[in-house]
Amino acid sequence: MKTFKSTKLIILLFAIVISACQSNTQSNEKTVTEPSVFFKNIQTGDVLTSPFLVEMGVEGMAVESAGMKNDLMGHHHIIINSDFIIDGDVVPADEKHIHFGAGQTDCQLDLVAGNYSLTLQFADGFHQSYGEKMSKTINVTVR
Ligand SMILES: [Cu+2]
Repeated sequence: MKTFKSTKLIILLFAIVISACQSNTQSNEKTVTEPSVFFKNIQTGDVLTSPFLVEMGVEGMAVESAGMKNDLMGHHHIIINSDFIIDGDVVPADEKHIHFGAGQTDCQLDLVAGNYSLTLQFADGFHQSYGEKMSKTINVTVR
């Protein structure tokens, strides 16, 4: 009876140690993962026919409508043939900078034939950029 009890205790201790290790590993992985944005369905080198679908992805932050400034939240922008926006600067609103302030995660782009750089830029509810780290640039051809 005594042996049975101690065996049970050892198994229990093992289980605690294993679960402690697992939760440690998981929380470490979470802190290491840097937030990022990415194009889900197109990549550099793609040859596209207008109009074409662009799917916008984000990791480590969440999409919300513009209007309020919340940590780790914001909305997508597509910048055509221009650079990412420096951290903290407001993303301009013009024909080169498209805002998705309603929280959209995809769009149809209708571009005349040519070579383009497309930059995905994440910014907060006041359209203030999260900087280069939250941008992704690809080069595509439209024909
Ligand atoms: Cu915006």
